[in-house]
Amino acid sequence: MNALLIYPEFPETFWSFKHALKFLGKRAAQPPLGLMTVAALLPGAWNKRLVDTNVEPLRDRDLAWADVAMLSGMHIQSESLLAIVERCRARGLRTVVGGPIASSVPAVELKADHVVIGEAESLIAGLARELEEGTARPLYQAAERPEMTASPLPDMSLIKMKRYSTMTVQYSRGCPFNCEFCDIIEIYGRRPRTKAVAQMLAELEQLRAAGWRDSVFIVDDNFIGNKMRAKELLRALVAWRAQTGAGFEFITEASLNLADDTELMQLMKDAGFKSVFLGIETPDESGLISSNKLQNTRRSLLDSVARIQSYGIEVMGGFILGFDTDKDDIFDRMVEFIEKSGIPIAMVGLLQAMPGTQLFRRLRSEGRIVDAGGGNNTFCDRLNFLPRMDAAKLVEGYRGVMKRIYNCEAYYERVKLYLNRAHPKPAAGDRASREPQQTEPWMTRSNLRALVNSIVRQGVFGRHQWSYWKFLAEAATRYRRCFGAAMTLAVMGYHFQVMTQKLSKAIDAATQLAESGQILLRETGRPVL
Ligand code: B12
Ligand code: SF4
Repeated sequence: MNALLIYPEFPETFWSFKHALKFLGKRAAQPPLGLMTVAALLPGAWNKRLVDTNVEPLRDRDLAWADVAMLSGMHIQSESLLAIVERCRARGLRTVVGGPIASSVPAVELKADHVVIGEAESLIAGLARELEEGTARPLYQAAERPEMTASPLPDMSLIKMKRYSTMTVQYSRGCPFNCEFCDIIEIYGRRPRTKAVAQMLAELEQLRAAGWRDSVFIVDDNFIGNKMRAKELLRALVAWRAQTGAGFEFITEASLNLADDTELMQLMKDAGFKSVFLGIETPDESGLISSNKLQNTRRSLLDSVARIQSYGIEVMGGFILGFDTDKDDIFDRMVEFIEKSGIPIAMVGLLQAMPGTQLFRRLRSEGRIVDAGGGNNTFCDRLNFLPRMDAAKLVEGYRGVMKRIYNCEAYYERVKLYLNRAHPKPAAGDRASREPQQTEPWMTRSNLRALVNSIVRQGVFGRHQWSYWKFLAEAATRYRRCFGAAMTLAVMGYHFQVMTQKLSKAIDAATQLAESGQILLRETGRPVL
């Protein structure tokens, strides 16, 4: 059998990092780990090719070669995925669709010959056999969630590594918390399942052997969902890095209670963790309580963030506007919180009721669901539910927050606040203070290229040249010890500024459509689901 694994294209969003990746000469942030895992699970005798349409075109000759097309994706990739399925069908090529999209979009709407809901590890052997025999069923759903020890070494040979800025590995799936809006716990469950430490080291060795030296994203839903297992891995990582000299920098996702465990933060620092994404959601405690985000309550969120940053770890934050509890002052409170947090990359989105979540079920029972949404809440010009606050006011308030936090000056101020906390100036007289603080050499060829591109695009042709040069001068002097981190964030800021302008235009267009009655933006429409 010839299996063609296809990853559909992402639309341009805050999370695509498209405008920053250009500086690095990369085409996408991360490779499709789901498909690389599926490839490794398929029979060894099968021939496999992988086309990630985010980094290369899908050619007719690939389709002609294939006996079966196997697609993966998130809800947000629906448009591209459906177009590819259609293209395959037109040629009579059999299609199988899996990945998170299969949990959010009804199987019949995916128009594929076969849909696989859930994780592939336990059911792929049966699917492969039935595909070979021509007896495959329209729908497969794993009876139970597999143990991660059943997950194979992802097939790296199928991707064009150099086209990505970050490689990915996965240690655990699932999260023990129970946030109302979350679809992670619906898809991957509440019991964190981890791989064995040896499996992880083998994956990292595979990357190292392939010549990878940059950042590695540990794509867990919550890396500290099982703290004991996280520490076990971290200790092994510290030893492995010391032994191999691997210069990997790690990024991951975790819950905010990371700030309560100094041993965990120290181990993450020692193991080379440079950045962690935290779901902070809202500075309003009643919003946290109503959405069952209880791990973020009864604490100072700002102190928790600062504590993590003090271990040299950048905090990226997820924020949500549109909770039932949000009052008119939420927009100012959100901006003030983000300013004080020193979180440069703040992913602020409108609440979205993802199909399959507790939130979706509640709002449907209250007659407030409008449609299934588009699977993207951070580049969002409309709502898929009827909010308590006037919908137009909410969308407008969201636009205002984005414009204020990604205003050039405000952004650089946050970067500096973060740098001061994560890379504090050593005390005067401290001998180490006269040594360069950079641990890894930053001036690599690709970083130099990014720096030159940044100077040209932001400093010469950018709209905020003065702010940029001022920041660059400070990065080269006051923040010389962490110049790399400062300039990486300057480049990321460019992406967020471009996207905020695009978001603002999209909201204008959506508002016009709403005013002409073509889409629902105010609380005047009728729920459709
Ligand atoms: C890394 C990651 C990203 C990366 C992109 C990685 C990439 N190249 O795809 C980044 C950070 C860019 C990202 C962004 C976003 N992401 Co994301 N992301 C993840 C994360 C954390 C890990 C993905 C991964 O590699 N998993 C590891 C692999 C092994 O798991 P898997 O893909 O599920 O594959 C298994 C099964 O699904 C199945 N399978 C998968 N494909 C196929 C195909 C076939 C044929 C078969 C048979 C089986 C099968 O078998 C695999 C092995 O069991 C997941 C959470 C998660 N646990 O997966 C969220 C997740 C996929 N992201 C999600 C979302 C919502 C987003 C955003 C839309 C966020 C936003 N609000 O804007 C953006 C969109 C991207 C964009 N450009 O705009 C949601 C998707 C929900 C949904 N139902 O679609 C998830 C599930 C997180 C969540 N909150 O629920 N994301
Ligand atoms: S902490 Fe994050 S992953 Fe866990 S349930 Fe809440 S939103 Fe979902």
